[in-house]
Amino acid sequence: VLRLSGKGALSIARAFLRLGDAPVPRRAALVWAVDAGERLDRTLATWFPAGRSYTGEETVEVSAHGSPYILERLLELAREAGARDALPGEFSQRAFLNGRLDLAQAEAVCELIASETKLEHRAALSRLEGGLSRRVAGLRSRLLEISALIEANLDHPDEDLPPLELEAAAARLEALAGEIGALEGGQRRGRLGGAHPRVVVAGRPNAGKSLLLNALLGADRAIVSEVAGTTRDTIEESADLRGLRAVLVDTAGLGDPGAGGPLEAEGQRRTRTAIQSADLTLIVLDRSLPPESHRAVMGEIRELCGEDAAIQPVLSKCDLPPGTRASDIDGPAALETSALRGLGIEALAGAVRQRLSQERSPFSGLEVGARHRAALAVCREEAEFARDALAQGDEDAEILAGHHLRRASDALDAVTGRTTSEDVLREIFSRFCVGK
Ligand SMILES: Nc1nc2c(ncn2[C@@H]2O[C@H](COP(=O)(O)OP(=O)(O)OP(=O)(O)O)[C@@H](O)[C@H]2O)c(=O)[nH]1
Ligand SMILES: [Mg+2]
Repeated sequence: VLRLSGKGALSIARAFLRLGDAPVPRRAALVWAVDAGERLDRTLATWFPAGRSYTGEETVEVSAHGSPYILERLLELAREAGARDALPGEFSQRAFLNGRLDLAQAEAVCELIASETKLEHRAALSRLEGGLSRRVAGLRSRLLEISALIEANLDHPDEDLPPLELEAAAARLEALAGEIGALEGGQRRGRLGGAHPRVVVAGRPNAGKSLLLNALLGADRAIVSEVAGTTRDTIEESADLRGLRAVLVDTAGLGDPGAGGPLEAEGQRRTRTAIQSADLTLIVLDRSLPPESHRAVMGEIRELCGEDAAIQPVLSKCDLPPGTRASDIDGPAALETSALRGLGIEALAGAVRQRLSQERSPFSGLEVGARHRAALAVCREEAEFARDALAQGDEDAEILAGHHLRRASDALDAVTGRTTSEDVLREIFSRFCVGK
């Protein structure tokens, strides 16, 4: 299918299609395509007037036979008549800009095309039909009601809201946060939305990676032993890091390539690949060893990650006498743990969670689904902050709550594209294929 969209689409199409004087809107017609006066192909062509097409603009769609020669000629004839090639996702982007779809729906087009299972297909279809957008609109208006209540009180500071009303507002926020959380969970079922952040545990052999992974999981998942080179393959497990779903990946230790033969070399290759696709890499360093022993592996992992934002040094085995102090390690502050004794594990989980939620802000370009999920997570957290502020009932509680509620509603607006920047839009639509 060749699709022309924009002002003049019909007159461009007439340059190579025998459309007749009065094509019927939105009715397919069997017409000849002609190339320099000669018949090129028998096609089905449909004219959509402005306002009654996918993009909202005047559109002509031509179904031709699938010969590469015919299709190439049709494209060339359209270009000669004044058309240009569409950018990836440009039709959907125009539909969005012309108000035919909101952003969540436009993205659903992408997901629908990518869906492989019945569940993914259903989730994308419901989003395309505006299911998510409607729920977001509902949440947004309830947030605004609560904000209005609080802000009305701010405008008339002499009439403090009675504590009962603050409590009622806090209770409404509590319920709202729960619903947002449920919606957030539901978004995980989309094909691309299923992508959880990946946390890779890496370091030298025997650094204590596997025991740390087990401690973070709270389960005996990976084999632990005093033999260096125990872990060969990468091991993935889904973990709940204080409410944030993440995939933890245990890896083979890095260093001395070749010492353990081809199996170990392959293990290390897999480790490097895992690090390169990680959202965060925990560099496990045995604290009982001297600082020099950490340099090479730190350097290598840094290089693989490309930036400090994506690494977290962890000094393991802090139950043993120290050979290295946290201040010996450059970059993000190292955290100390003893997986054996269960020390520092909660703090590490909290730090990981925080790092991941910072980096996955709804305003940076993310894949479809994850973008919605991250925006909803921010919205929920802001609603929770607001609720806590109100529940504590401090002097500035209303100001603080009002501030968090504004941020919560901004996060919702990012889902439907009400307040989405040009850059994010470009990023989102560039993931579509040409012609969609
Ligand atoms: N004292 C102490 N020993 C630990 C700690 N963590 C791990 N170990 C020990 O260190 C050895 C290696 O632990 P692993 O978790 O298998 O280390 P690894 O980094 O996965 O090792 P490879 O898979 O061989 O690269 C084991 O004997 C563990 O019992 C810790 O916190 N304290
Ligand atoms: Mg291991």
